Amino acid sequence: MNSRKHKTKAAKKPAYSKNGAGRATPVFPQQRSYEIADWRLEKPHFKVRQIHKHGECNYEVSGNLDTPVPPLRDSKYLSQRQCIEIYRWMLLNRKMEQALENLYKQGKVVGGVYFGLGQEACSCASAYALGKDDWLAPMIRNQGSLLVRGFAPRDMMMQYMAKADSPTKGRDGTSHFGDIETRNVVSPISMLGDLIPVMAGVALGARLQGRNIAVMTYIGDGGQSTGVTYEGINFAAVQNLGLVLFVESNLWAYSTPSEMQYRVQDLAERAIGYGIPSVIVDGTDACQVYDAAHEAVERAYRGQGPTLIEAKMMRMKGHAIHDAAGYVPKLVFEYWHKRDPIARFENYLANAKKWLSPREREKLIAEVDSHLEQEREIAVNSPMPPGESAEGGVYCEYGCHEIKPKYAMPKVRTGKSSSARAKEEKALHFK
Ligand SMILES: Cc1ncc(C[n+]2csc(CCOP(=O)(O)OP(=O)(O)O)c2C)c(N)n1
Ligand SMILES: [Mg+2]
Repeated sequence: MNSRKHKTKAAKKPAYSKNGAGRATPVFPQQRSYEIADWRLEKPHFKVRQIHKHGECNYEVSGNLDTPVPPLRDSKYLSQRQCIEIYRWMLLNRKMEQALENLYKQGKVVGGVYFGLGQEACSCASAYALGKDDWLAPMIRNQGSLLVRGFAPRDMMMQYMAKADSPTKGRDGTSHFGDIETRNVVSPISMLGDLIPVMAGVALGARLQGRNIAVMTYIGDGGQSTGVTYEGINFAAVQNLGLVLFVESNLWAYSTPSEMQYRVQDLAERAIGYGIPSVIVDGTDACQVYDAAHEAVERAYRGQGPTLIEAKMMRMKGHAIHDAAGYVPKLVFEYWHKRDPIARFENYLANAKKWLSPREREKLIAEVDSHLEQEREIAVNSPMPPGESAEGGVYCEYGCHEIKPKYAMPKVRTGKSSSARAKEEKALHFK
């Protein structure tokens, strides 16, 4: 994770260094510099630029897109069994989205469909690092995280088809559902960034109940520009709350390339401003994603506060099914296609580690296919909700939800001296 270096060298005459924005700044004896941990085994060397021609706005890519695909980085923590389990989740994630695309094309989906194509390693390996008592708040591209957390493919399928048996009983056509009873999943919030303070609040609630837990959520390279992102991370930072924030750096925010979204070199640099650690990982490498998430979760348990993980990858489809992503230069898709997270993981398991024989792989794929087919059948055959049910479940009626503490009775601080309170807090933060 990133480390601070305090520069103490005395500058005889004003020397100058370039900061991120390319401006010259004087080097003073007390000047500090910061380092960002970067676990990737390659760094792409290309840039996207906006061009205007004949009254049209397009994007052009320049740089080297022919570099060889690097190997995966061995995990410090994952066993063979766990790697294969994550690979299975990633396959299920991809194949479920293919099934959703087909359902959409058959006219069975009521709204749009959002995909996490190319981001399966980020969704699945991150959620895999959470413990049972931790909390997850996915965004639209994290259907893989929902699978890992215990939702079935039929839940996602029925939700998109607005069926009566869907998690929201047909009241929402996309992914706005969660489960605060058993799976500890907070529903996505469409206003980008708003999940961050909500999850900081969940961690604070757990702490008041005597528990340091990890709360994981995601924000895109576009969404991280919002003010509420700053407010949420800053609050988690000053309160030492166990927020594990994945910045899904997938190069596009709708049709805006990341070059036009921010001026820092890497979004992990934002962590310096919050005073929290960060790390850059290759978001198409499940081992790197898992290791970073695992370490961040462990920090959360120790009460050491939030971690920002920037996962670099590519959104391999448009924003949603209605968007053909014609604005993305083809070479960029080709570059990332060679870095497909599932193909790379497969190659790692089968060839680099020899952990998965061709026969075992075939068997695993056949199991995923038949499981999905059964789930699809159930989802398609689920009825549509009766019209008259529309007015139910909109507002809470008094007493319809019992809100009770999840872990223990919250500790109420009354009548204690400030030193006793400080001792109590220290014990909670750093146990
Ligand atoms: C506060 C806010 N502003 C704008 C939008 C509309 N919007 C929805 S998704 C999106 C693009 C998000 O891009 P990014 O955060 O990079 O996520 P990605 O789609 O790449 O995963 C926008 C602008 C929104 N939902 N919330
Ligand atoms: Mg994006």
